[in-house]
Amino acid sequence: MKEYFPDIIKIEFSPGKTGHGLFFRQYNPVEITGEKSMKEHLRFSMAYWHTMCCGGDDQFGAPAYVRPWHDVSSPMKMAEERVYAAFEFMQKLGIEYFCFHDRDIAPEGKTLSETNKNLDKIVRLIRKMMSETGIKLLWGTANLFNNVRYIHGASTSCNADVFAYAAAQVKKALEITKELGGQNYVFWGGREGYETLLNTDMKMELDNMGFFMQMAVDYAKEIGFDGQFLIEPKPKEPTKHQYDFDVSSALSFLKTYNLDRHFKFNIEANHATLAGHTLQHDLRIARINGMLGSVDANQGDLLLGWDTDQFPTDLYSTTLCMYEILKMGGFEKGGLNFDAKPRRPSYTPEDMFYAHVAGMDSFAKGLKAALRIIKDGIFDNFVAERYQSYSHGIGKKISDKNPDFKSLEQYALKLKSIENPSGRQEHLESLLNDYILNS
Ligand code: XUL
Ligand code: CO
Repeated sequence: MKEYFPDIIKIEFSPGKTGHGLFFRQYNPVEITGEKSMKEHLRFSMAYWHTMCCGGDDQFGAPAYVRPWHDVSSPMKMAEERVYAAFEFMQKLGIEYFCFHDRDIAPEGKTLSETNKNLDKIVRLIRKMMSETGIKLLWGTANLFNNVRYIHGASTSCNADVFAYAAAQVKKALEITKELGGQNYVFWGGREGYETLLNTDMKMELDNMGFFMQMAVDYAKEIGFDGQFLIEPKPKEPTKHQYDFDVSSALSFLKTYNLDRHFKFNIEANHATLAGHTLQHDLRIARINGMLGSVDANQGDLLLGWDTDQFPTDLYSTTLCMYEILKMGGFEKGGLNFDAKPRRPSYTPEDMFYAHVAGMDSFAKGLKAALRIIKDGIFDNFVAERYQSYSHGIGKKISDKNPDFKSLEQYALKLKSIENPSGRQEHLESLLNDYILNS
């Protein structure tokens, strides 16, 4: 078996060490923080598509990444070499989970049966590597957007043959996700959206998408797949309007089609910001609805209007993300999947390591800060105090849903003055700074 990163040894936590070099400055996998070790809290995952498949091309330029496992004779050989490179990479970083689309791990053949055979062969190899290394599958999914057959979408395509083909593809993806012990199965919309309403039967497309997901839920039950189904919202790209725009709209879709009890959310930072939200906003909506499942950990560039999928290094975002995750009691089946790629000029194999180390350290720091914020209760206490008017008097009656408009009018007519407390936003932001700096 070829070693793909011979110059890189296992990356270690090196407290106090500074300067360049591949080592963790914040992430100590075995350190107990709260009740769990850091690695149990964070459950880092490698995204196969960016890290193992992406060539670093963009709209204006050819592939630029140096990825030695890409330079082999045939697509199947490349798929095999990719598996070896992936497991060596994850082991050297101490990443214990990975995620893939069916087409990331094995190439399409001339027919669907040939494609499925390709998949079976690579799945056998992946399974062997998983049992040798202890690395686990966080989630699997189907790529229903790259092949030109999905030009009008998959389950929302105007073409019933495409709907059927997509169903066959998801059936197989569920089978292999189960076979590899996947803890979740993800639906990201791909091309499930529209370019213009002038040619679109929106009601039929949404009904079909609901039916498609119901069939997936039914089939999972039939084959005994007990992983968690996740929806990953994104507002636009590749289509102008994706149906799973953000957590709120995807939640309303799930409720309309009676699917909400079968699904949670996989929330991606860059998708939330494309929707005009912070990552914390979408995490909060999912959390208060008991539907926060997993996170695609990355960040966008707010000066660019597209999905840049950068590695997460913004400590405010990682801290507030970990705050929401800890507040829901931590991940159950989910994790932090680095759906991120190095910038095109960071084209060397070492950059794959530097980029992941940056993301892992940023989340370790965020975890430490969030744990202390929660332990000290600084925001909780402030919020409780801010709403204390609902704990007694008229507020208590409102909380108990007792009054009506007439009794509230009686109360309001007798009010002599109204005093409001301060929101203290700037003070709270400076406390957040302190926690990030001092954790
Ligand atoms: C696309 C995206 C996907 C999903 C899986 O923006 O995030 O890679 O995470 O299909
Ligand atoms: Co994603």
